[in-house]
Parts: sequence; structure tokens; C-alpha cells
Amino acid sequence: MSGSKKTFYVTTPIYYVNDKPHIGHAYTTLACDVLARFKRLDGYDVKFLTGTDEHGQKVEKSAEAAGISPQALADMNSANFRELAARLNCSNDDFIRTTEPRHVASVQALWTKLVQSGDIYLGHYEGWYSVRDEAFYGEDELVAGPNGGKLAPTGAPVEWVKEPSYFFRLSAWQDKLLQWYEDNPDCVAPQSRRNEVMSFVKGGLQDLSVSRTSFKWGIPVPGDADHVMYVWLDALTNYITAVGYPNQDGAYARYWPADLHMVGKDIVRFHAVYWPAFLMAAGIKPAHRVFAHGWWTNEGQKISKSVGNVIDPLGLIEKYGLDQVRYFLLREVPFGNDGDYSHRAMVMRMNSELANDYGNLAQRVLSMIGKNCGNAVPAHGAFNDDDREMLDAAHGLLHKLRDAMDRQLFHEGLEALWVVIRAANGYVDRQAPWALKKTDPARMGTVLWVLAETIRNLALLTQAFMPDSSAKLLDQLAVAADQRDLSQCGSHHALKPGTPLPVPQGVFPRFVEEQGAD
Ligand code: ME8
Repeated sequence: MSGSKKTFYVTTPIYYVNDKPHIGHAYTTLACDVLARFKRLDGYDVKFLTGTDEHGQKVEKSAEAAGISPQALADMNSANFRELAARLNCSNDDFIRTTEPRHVASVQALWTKLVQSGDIYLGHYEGWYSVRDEAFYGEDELVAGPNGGKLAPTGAPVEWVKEPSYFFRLSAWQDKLLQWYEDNPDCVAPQSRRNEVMSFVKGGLQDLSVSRTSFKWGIPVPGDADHVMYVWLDALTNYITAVGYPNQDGAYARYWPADLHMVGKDIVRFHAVYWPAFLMAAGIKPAHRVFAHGWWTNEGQKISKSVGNVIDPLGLIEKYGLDQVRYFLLREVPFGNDGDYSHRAMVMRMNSELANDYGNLAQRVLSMIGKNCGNAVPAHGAFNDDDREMLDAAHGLLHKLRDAMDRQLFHEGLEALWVVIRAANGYVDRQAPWALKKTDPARMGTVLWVLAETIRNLALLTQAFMPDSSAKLLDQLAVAADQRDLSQCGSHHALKPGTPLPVPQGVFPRFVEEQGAD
């Protein structure tokens, strides 16, 4: 137990097991990993949750098509998502599967609570349903499809459904939801999504069908064996299952309400309308914040299996390197906006920002120290203005990064780091320590110390984004394993002259196109 330590609970969506993971799933999980790592390094007691969404008609149909049971399909694809998180070097503390007994118990407890509060009633559903989206749509939301047919606004096929159904009294929560958005200006981000959610709720809410009778692959409704629960009520509940619900002591008391549900923009309505309504109805506080990030395309095209342009994140890691992919995904696109993946953009970031800017800075400074300072942290003399400015910039980074991370603006945080990296390269060129070697070796030591200390601060702060490469840099500066949390940023823990250093080695390789490739 962590006593009074500040806590941070961050979640990814749980991914459908009807298919293999792709770059979009990797993106969301990675963003959460960077936040989880950053907060841990910054002294928080963190819980980072990811997992798989295994019930529903979509999974049932995919299993049927594959000629296997839904559970077998779920086992196979859930393992792929688990492996993806591991291969991305994600630090999740838990991996939840909605077919686990702990989850079934939790969802049934929440259901029972909603029945007791009068928020669930039995009725009859008649309307449009999209299996691909696992969502109900009103007639007015549909768009024209081929051959005079109708499609969901997402372009997914819809079918007419008519069956007995339990309903959640969503219409009764309209005013309370609006009040909640008003009282908590940061509860849905970015602002454009908040506006979208609020105008949807202001437009009026209909009661929501929360059970199905036309298939079986779901969690049974307590006391009514003909019904399975609507997959979204089931899925959203994972976030409280993982902290022990219905038990409200222990992890639940420590971590709930979650600090952040990270999701893609496709599922903001489920997280920012339905989920807080379910929770309020059950007398549970909603999460502090939902952040809906943008959508990746591939070389300008929508990523889709039918187009055949799905990007396999494991393939990217193999081709470019893990930390390069981690960096690229969070640097390339202002977080919240849509982004385009291209080989060219990947190589640009990898070669110019990682190899040239950051890698080269470390490489030239560490090899100069190796050659000229007896493989030890050099001693420094008095600092001039240029030195002080460099050190102040490096030591001032922590609060800039913290601020960016608290708003999930990864690109801004990385840009702040790169401002200092570029400044450090400028400082090396101006101070020309290689020339000082002959004219003023003591001054050369000061310059190299300032640079090494700058790199130490940078490497501490890039740890959350690029854990392996940053660790290699910190190893090369002989920073002890227990001196790598963010309390070590700043001048109080500056490098000690005379500390022996290992032989330097390159950390960020360049990507070299294969001969004959364009
Ligand atoms: O919606 N660009 O699961 P899902 C960016 N099971 N992100 C993308 C993306 C893309 N092109 N494609 C997918 C579900 N994502 C539900 C969630 S939560 C209680 C239940 C990411 O497998 C993004 O985070 O369809 C999106 O929200 C999520 O994958 C959808 O994953």
C-alpha cells in the first residue's frame, strides 16, 4: 500500500478480438504507456490498464466465419494484443479480458445495482443496429449507401433489429450529464470533442437498449437467461472491474475514479456519454477525463482490411527499431489530430531528429569526454553566461514536460525537449571544445561538463518515450539505477566530476535505404 502517495490510473480501450492488432491499437496503448511511465518516474503510484473486449455479435460472427468457437477466437487474438503490448515495451500493470470471471461478476453486480436504482427496465427494441460498430442508430443518423440502401454514419452496414430488450434510462441523465460537463471543464478533451459530446447530449437522449436476445455470446443478464448484455455496457465496466469492483476497498478506493480514459475519436460517445451516465446511475463517480485522439491513415488512405493497407506494428518495430517507432508515433502528429503514416515521414524523424540531433549530440560529447577527459566526468570551472543559459534550459525542462503531459500534448513535450537538444548542438558549435583542447583544457572540461549534464537531464526526460535508448544514455553517463526518477532532474543532482564513464557507443542508428529501393 502506498499510503499518501499520489495515484494515477490510466486506461486504454479494450480491443475487440475479432481481428489482429494494428497501428491504431499500438498508438493508443503507447500513448498510455508514455503517460504511465512518466507519472511513475514523477513519483506517482500508477495503475495502467489495457486488455481485450471479447463478447458481442461481432466477435461471434467472426468466430463463425473462422469456423471456431468465440472463446477460441478470443483466446487467440487476446494473446496477440497482450504480445503487442509487451513488444511495444508497455508497462501495463494489468491486462483484462472480459471473459474472465472477475469481470462477469463485476458487470452483473453493476447491472443489479442499475436495476435496483430503477435505471434498467424491460421493453422491446425495434431499430437499426450495426454489428461492425456494435452500436444502435436512429433513422435520422443513417446515410445513403449503395443501391439505395442505408449505412451507419461510420459507413458500416446496418440491419433492422426487433427483439425484447432491457433499456437503460439514459433520457433521465441528460441534465445531469450536461451539469457534469459544465462543472468539469477538463473531463472531455480535446475541446472540439467536448463540444461534439455536449451538443449530442443537448440534442436529447433516448433510452439505450442494453441487452440482446438474438445471439448468445455475452454476459447473461442476472435473472433472465434469454438475454445477454449489450457489449458496450459489458466492455466499459472493465475499468472498474480491474480495480476490484464490486469490492470498493483496496485498489478501488485507491485508484477510482480513473484519471484518464484514453480512447480514439470513434468511441468518444460511449466513454463520455453512456459510461458516465451508467456510473452516476449506480452512484459511482465518473473518470476525471476522457481524451479522444485522432485517426491514423496510411500514405493518405483510410486504414482498412479491405483496402489491404493495414500496418502491422510489429513489422514497423522490426524495420525501424522500437524506440524509433515509439518516438515517431507520438511526435509526428499533434496529439488529438488525425495523422498520416508514411515511410518517408518515419525515416525523416528517425534520421534527422533521433540520429542527427539527439544521437549525434550524445555521441560527440561522450566521445570527446572519452578521448580527452580520461573516461570520467570532467571537472568544471566557473560558468559563463552561455553555460548558465544552457544549464538553465536543461534544468527547466521538467516543468514544461509535466505541463504538456498533464494535457496529453506529447508533441509539445517532445518539442520542448528538442528545443534544448538543438540549443545544445548550437552550444557545442559555438564553444568548440575540440579547439579548447589545446588552448584552454580547463575550459574544455567546463564545456563538456555542461553538455554531459544537459544530456543527463534530457535522458531522464526521454525515458518515458524511449525507455531503452534513454537507459543506454544514462548508462553511458554512469547514472545509477536508483537515480533515474524525475526528482533527479535539476542542478541538485548534477553529475559529479571524476565519476568513471564506460566506453561510449552510438544509441540512435540512421535508417539506410536498401540499395535499389526508391
Ligand atoms: O472500439 N487510428 O475496440 P476496437 C488511431 N472494443 N487509433 C485507432 C485506429 C486508427 N486508425 N484504429 C483503431 C473498440 N484505433 C471497443 C472498445 S472500450 C470499453 C471498448 C484505436 O478494437 C483507437 O483507440 O475497435 C480506437 O478507439 C480503438 O483502437 C478501437 O478499438
